[in-house]
Amino acid sequence: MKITEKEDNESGERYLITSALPYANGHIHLGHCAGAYLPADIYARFLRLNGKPTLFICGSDEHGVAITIAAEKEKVTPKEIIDKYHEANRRAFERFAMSFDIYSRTSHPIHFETAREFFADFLRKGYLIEKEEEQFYDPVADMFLPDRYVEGICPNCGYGQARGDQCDNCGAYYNQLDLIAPKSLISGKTPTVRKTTHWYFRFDLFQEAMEKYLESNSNDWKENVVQQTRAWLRQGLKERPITRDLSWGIPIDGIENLPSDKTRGKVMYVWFEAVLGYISATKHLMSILAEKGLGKNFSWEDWWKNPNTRYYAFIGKDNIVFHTLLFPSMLIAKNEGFIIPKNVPANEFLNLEGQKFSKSRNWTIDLQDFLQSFPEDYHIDAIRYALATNLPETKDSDFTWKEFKTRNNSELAAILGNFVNRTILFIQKNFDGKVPYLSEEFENLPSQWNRLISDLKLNKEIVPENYKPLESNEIDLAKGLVQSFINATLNITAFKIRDGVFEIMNSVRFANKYFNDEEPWKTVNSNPAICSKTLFVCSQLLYSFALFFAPIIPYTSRKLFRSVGKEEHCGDQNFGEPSENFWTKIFEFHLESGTPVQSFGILFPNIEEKVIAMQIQKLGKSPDEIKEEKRKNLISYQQFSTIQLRTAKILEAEKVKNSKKLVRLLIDLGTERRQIVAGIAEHYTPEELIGLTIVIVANLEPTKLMGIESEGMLLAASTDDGTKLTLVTTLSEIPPGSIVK
Ligand code: B3M
Ligand code: ZN
Repeated sequence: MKITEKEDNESGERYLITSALPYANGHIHLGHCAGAYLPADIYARFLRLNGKPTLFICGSDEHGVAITIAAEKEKVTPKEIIDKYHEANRRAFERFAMSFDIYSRTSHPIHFETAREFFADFLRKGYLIEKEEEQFYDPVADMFLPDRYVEGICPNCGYGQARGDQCDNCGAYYNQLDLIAPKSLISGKTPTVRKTTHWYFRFDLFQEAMEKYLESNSNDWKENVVQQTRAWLRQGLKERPITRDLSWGIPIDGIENLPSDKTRGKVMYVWFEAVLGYISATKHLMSILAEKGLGKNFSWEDWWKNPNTRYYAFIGKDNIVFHTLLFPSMLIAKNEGFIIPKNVPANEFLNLEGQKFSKSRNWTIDLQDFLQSFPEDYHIDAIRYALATNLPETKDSDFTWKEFKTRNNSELAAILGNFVNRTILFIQKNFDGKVPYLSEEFENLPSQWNRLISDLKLNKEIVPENYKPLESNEIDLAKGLVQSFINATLNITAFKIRDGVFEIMNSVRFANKYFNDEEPWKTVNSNPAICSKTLFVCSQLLYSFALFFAPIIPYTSRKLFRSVGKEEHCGDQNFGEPSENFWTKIFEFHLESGTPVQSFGILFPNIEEKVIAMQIQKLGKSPDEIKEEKRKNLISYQQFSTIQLRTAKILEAEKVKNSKKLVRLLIDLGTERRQIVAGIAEHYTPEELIGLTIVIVANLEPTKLMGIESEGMLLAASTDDGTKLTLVTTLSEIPPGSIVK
């Protein structure tokens, strides 16, 4: 992306972003998110904020053995599986603010039509050849065993649980008969071998085209993507069977020019059609838009057959060659001017507390699980941020709950939340909740600031005197902001999203430094004109940060826009419409003096240790085990009823000598008076306490605190770290001694 708007001339370019279509056979977990979804979403939002026409396409992959095996496990039909998980994943993605323009599915009729058309076309052109081949067969289950239905030893690396089509360990992709010591996943027996007819894609014909494609892009592509693709090309592309003996998938029955006696019970290989899902999802989107009269009357071909389209396919590392070799070969084979991926930013894997995500071992965090414990918008932003700062871009990375807490508490809250909070509070307290008016000497500060920002972006030499009335603090601030802005923009453009996010947070550090250096809490009395200027500058940054953070934490960004009453620009889905370029103007001043500034409460409440500890405890345990543990900690009604809670009125209160925390209280319990000692002196003065009706445990054994007898314990709510405490009191008047139950 460009740094300044002027460079940004109209070239008609547009952007197509796809994320790997997840199998609708289970819930999406945080590892998936960090792999192919969050980075793509950040990128898509970033493009839209840069004014680029952008489509972001995703959907469920609903065919193949991944689905049928899941159905067998859950003892339901494949259709029930896909309906359940498609909907669950669609919703979870929506909640996680993935700005897909569409979340389609490969069971959609448009997709069937598209895939069958490609198949028929390839058959006509001689890119598909019919072959009789031997295939593993399970005589007990009376079925062929495609792909994941057999397991064995990888012929390439010796991994013991290699699948029939691909090894999860080394990524090799081989003919299933090469599998060593194969076993049927259905019966557990060694399969027999039987003859069957399949259609093979002439992948070999694209060797040269793919070599050229790789070499012309290898400078921009990630190392891992180039390596894997090159390794495949070195081995030579081979004909690949693209049909399977399976009852679930896109049938090839009835496709023109196929011998009908051989097609029964055969479907397309899932990878052959799934990659076409990106195209059919785009068609699906356009049909919806046309129906609703939305969008700009684009056709799907405006995206897929347009030389001005830049296509980026975001995926995880196990999907690389399908996107860098198979899909491009198919698009070229179709010979209709299809564009092919300009980049395939594949991420490595995210681990969880040092181990691989694993559903079967319950070592996972599904988006659904996360939402159950962390349901608020700010939680979602916090996890988006924590993942974004830890994306497995160049190597596997590790998600830990502890880091999640640190990112929330020490960065989102302590840096961003702090700046927003102190600015808004200061404005509310001292400037009637409005962007301050500038005194005469600072009248042309906004125009000077904007000039400075633009000069910094052009890398001009800065002579501070030329920017009066800006002082050195403002100049330092502007330099910091522009540096963060340039670095963030360059990094994100180059798919180094993690570094980009770091730069974005860095910009707030400069803002906090400015606030500290200006010391407005002093100038508010000593030099009100300066104080107004300081807060004028800080309030402008509320808007800037709303924009700058929008790709990462869109929920918070929305709050910030609302806090200054501005239209929200978070790079949300807009069906490919071009828009104004907001990104290059982020650090210009946009707010008029007098604009009301509202608070939306604490942006990122502290995440406490015990909350995280609970999450860690859940790992590796089944839902039943977790339930059982909770049950163990329950107390009976009988046990509860032995505790006597009563209201009490505080008659006297005084601090205990030589103690910071203790207060001695004399309380009225209706039938008697008692003395209790409580550790609340840091939170209440004695005067505040007298007259309050509180709740105490009335049947607690007396004890001595610093030598003073205490006959009971009062109830108070406090945060884990004890920084906040509030007494439990009654809502309305009630006689002392009343029972609380
Ligand atoms: N469903 C594989 C996966 O979820 C596959 C991706 C398809 S992308 C067209 O890992
Ligand atoms: Zn292997």
